[in-house]
Amino acid sequence: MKRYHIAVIPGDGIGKEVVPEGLKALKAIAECHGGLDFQFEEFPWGCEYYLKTGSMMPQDGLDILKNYDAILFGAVGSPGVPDYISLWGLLLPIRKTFDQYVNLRPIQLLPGVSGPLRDKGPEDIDFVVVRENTEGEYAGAGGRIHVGTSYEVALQTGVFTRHATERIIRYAFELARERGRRKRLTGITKSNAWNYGMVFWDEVFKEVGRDFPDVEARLMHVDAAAMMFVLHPEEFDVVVGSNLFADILTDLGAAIQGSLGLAPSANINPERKFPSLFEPTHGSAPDIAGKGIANPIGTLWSIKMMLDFLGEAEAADVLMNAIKQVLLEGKVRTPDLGGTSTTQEVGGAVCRLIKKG
Ligand code: GGG
Repeated sequence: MKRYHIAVIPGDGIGKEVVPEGLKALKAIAECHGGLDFQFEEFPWGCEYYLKTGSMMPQDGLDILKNYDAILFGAVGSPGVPDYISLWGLLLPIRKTFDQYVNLRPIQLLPGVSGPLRDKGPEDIDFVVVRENTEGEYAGAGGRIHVGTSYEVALQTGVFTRHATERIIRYAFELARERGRRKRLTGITKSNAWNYGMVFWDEVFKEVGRDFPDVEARLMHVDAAAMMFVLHPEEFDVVVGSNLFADILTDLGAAIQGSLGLAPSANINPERKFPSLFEPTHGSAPDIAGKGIANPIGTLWSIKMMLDFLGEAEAADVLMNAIKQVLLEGKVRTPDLGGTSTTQEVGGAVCRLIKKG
């Protein structure tokens, strides 16, 4: 029997509603598989914890997490706590301390889902965004002086090191080679305006590209990429971008795949020195939190990525097939996809298909 220890952080808002559906799916997989077991330990960290204790997680939170095989995360953010406090107090320390330098965000329009783009079907929208996840515009380098005066100054700098830039671009080239759909890598830049950091990014992209003559590589300004995601998504296969650019583009990507509620993401430490973290791309969605109507598929799909990363490809396929079947049948859907079903009903439908499969 193979046993995985999973740390579970539902976090805030709809994170608390979608994560239980993910746990139900993992339990269903374990039941059917027979040789696989998951042990969960849940941590009540997030904005409520902050309001009680003054920090988003305990001081030894990272020490506790480092011993798990993987982390399942819901969402962070609540109207009662400034977003920069909640994000910098919980999710970013995990990503950075555990060197989860690859944030993988697949953008795929699944059969049965009608996306907003007229004339674009599942064969046109199928690519992966590789987001640099440890530095860049999220480095936190900056400061404010003369606070509260009329001559106040705020400065924030993007940090692009050769080490981190090279490794993320290399990872993306390797993925483009492996995926083999088009063997095309698009590097997202803005080197016309960002004449130091992004010029450096472009140089590294070209240097690393020399090791991958079989991969078609091109650089595209982030503004042009935003337009191309909408007009010609079929042009993309693997996309690599800095922390902020890729974060922004993947919300657009989630929109063209039909709903932000469907979008998965994996924060990976490829060397497996630390646990990786799997979370839906969406945030805590205070506008619908507590209504029981959040789409759990982004979480379920993220768990599929977790299973793949743990080397459980068969279980990952069973889960993904169940997700696809539910979407294809179209009977059980949350309101973001035009349905009237609840979070639990969608999670239940996926579990029934796992058990059938
Ligand atoms: N489940 C992801 C989540 O809670 N995201 C909140 C957020 O604002 N994340 C910012 C980021 O990923 O950079």
